[in-house]
Amino acid sequence: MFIDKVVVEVRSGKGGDGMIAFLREKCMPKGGPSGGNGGRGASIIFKAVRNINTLFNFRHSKVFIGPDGEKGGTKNKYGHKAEDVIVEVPCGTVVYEEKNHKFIGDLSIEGQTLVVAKGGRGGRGNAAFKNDRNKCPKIAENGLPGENKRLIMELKLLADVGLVGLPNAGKSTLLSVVSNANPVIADYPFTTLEPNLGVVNVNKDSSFVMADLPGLIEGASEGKGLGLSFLRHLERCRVIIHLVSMEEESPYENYKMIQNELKSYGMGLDKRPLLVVASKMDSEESEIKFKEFKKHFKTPVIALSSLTNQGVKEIVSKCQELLAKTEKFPLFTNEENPEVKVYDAYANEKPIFEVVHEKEHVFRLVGESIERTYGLINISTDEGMLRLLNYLKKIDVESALKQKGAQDGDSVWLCDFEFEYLE
Ligand SMILES: Nc1nc2c(ncn2[C@@H]2O[C@H](COP(=O)(O)OP(=O)(O)OP(=O)(O)O)[C@@H](O)[C@H]2O)c(=O)[nH]1
Ligand SMILES: [Mg+2]
Repeated sequence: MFIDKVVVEVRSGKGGDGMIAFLREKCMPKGGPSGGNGGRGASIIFKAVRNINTLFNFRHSKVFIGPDGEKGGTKNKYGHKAEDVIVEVPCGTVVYEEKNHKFIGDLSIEGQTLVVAKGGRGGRGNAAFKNDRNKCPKIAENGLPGENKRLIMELKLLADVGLVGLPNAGKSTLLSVVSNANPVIADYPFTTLEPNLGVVNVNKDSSFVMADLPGLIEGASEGKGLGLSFLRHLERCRVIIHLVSMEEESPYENYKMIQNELKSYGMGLDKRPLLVVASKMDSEESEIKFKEFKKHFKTPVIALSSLTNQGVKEIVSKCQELLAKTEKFPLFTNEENPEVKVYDAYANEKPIFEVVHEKEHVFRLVGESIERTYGLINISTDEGMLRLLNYLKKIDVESALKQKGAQDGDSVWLCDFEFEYLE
């Protein structure tokens, strides 16, 4: 079965806890705090690869769990960072969060990676809290928890050209003639139940991918027949071939009905470069019907017979020509994802703090409010130190530092207090 939508769960690892330890060596009886930082927990990372074409495997392995980071050690030993979990996904996978359908990312290029659950940061050991006023802190941070999310993965086939038409129009037959694909072909409607992909080699340097979709019927855009789920695959096809059988009673009526479905579906499907093809040109009275049919079009309509090969080369070269001048379509248009403006009633108030990038690897937190609060806290005690840390967490100093470009291990100063930034 062809699967193009699955739900998986991802759990990144917790960061390792920081260590509380003191150096006690023969020659250094009071060596000071030496508890190391914990290591980061594993992130779950999706990576786009070419050799997987479906989401089939994700039906069986639905949960991806990242290991936790190692605890910090004594003698200033850092805990090991857990190895990230890399999950290979097919090119073209789009990822959403299940609970609010928030778009997380789009993996369309081979090798592209997307962090879908970030590993928790390791906690700082007590060595990180040593300062002039508190030379022997007995506190350490716990590692931060990892993330736990349920994700929707969707695969839209990355075909360049999509074949649409009524059932039995000869779509699968055309795909089998121009490409390496072997779709099922039969003399009854709805033979094709899932999209088939084929590679069409134009010459030794160029090729494109063609998708044969299940036949559409009236109301497909509202979910009738097999239409709706497969119309989604057309969203990324840059060129559409509309096959209209000359064997049928009223070809032009059929054509209009299908075009109407494409329009009702939206996503600009009715505005894509379109190649109209009259199929089964070897059947009885096809010539008469073709003459009547093509009168309705200003642009040329290609006459095709997959049995005699009439028009096959012309279709391939016309596709190539249209593809060359058609951009790839963005997944979202700007209107669909408007930037949300937030009007903040407190915008004019002075910020609690600002981050100043003093020099390479050194940052300073400045601001009346943060400096006043710092002055009120007695950091010579462990309790005071904990209060300060909780306060810095609450006002989200870490995000501000990250935004300013702070990197793992950089020094951060607040008045005369120094601490290490951990990503
Ligand atoms: N005479 C003639 N018959 C054709 C031609 N192309 C396809 N057929 C026949 O038409 C029937 C339907 O062909 P398919 O290729 O399965 O049609 P389809 O559009 O894929 O149909 P669905 O998958 O049901 O939507 C089969 O019996 C084919 O042999 C053609 O060019 N000439
Ligand atoms: Mg078919």
